[in-house]
Amino acid sequence: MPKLNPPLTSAKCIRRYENNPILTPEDIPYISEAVYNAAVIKRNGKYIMLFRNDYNWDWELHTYKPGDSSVLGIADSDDGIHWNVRPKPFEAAIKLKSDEVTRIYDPRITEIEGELYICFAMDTNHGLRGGIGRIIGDFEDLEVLSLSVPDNRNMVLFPEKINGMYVRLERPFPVYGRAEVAKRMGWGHDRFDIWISYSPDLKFWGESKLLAAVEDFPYTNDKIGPAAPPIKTDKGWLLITHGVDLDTTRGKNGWEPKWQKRYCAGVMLVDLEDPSKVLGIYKKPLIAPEVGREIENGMRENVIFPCACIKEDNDVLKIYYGASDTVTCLAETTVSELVDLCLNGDDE
Ligand code: BMA
Repeated sequence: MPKLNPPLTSAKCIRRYENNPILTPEDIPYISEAVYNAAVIKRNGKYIMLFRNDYNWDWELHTYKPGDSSVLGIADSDDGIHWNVRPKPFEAAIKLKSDEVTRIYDPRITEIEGELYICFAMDTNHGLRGGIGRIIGDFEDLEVLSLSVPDNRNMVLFPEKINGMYVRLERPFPVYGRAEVAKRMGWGHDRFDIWISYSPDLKFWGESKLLAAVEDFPYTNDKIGPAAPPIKTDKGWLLITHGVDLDTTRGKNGWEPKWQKRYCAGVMLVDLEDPSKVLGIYKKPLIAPEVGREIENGMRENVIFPCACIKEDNDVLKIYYGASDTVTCLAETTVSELVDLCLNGDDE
């Protein structure tokens, strides 16, 4: 498998689980061709995963066939590594679909004051929307609290209110405004950045500010986005991100006839009291696609797309990521090593 240029490698503190992937389509008791971009939450010592399950792919046209092609699946685990997939997908999310709403995907889950909230992306015939909902019972229902105007997705919620307000990170798609600047400056295509917004009630969102831009992450030239819900540390909020570099000379990549992007995970730290204040950004990828299903035998290839991380009691951080939009993988590191990367970089 040829490596992409420029070569990008993962930070030394990243330890991939030796038996990756931890979830594949073969584990799913209903129709499945790809399981990825999963939310994970730990409650009362048990782990719950909500994962994107795709099917109905047209291998000749390299797009989804008309009709339904995606649901969110639910799985349970005692150790965060081995999963039992529930017999049925998350039905409340299926009920949100209609002639207008075609897909609910890429979930993130945050626990706030004992309630579980899910952020999700919603494809509609009139644009991509970011949604927030409250999970009722044991995934028995979903109360939708807010839906953004298009185009916006990759929302994540902070696990507590800050100065009395709920806080979310998000990634709008300023196709006109930002692309024009990119063209003028001779940059890459999209230039989509991470924004932060506040809400008194999870319904009404405002006070939006730019948090970090593509140019703050030197290994990206296209777009960045929030990945997993923030982790609180004594030095600040640790944010896992994703970042894309695009090279228009790249050709076939995975099952896609032409796939010019590479997705890496990144990491940054923001202030505890004022999360719109950036304290540090690690200037190199945290996880770059390097091995196994990350770089081969995927729907796409060279994609690391985290949507969850769990801080264990011993400072260990489990990072869950979609590999090449096909399977779900796990890597571990420690929170203190990541804080150090954000504040001091590494010495190479
Ligand atoms: C993004 C989203 C993700 C996907 C990623 C890589 O734009 O569509 O769902 O994992 O691209 O293909």
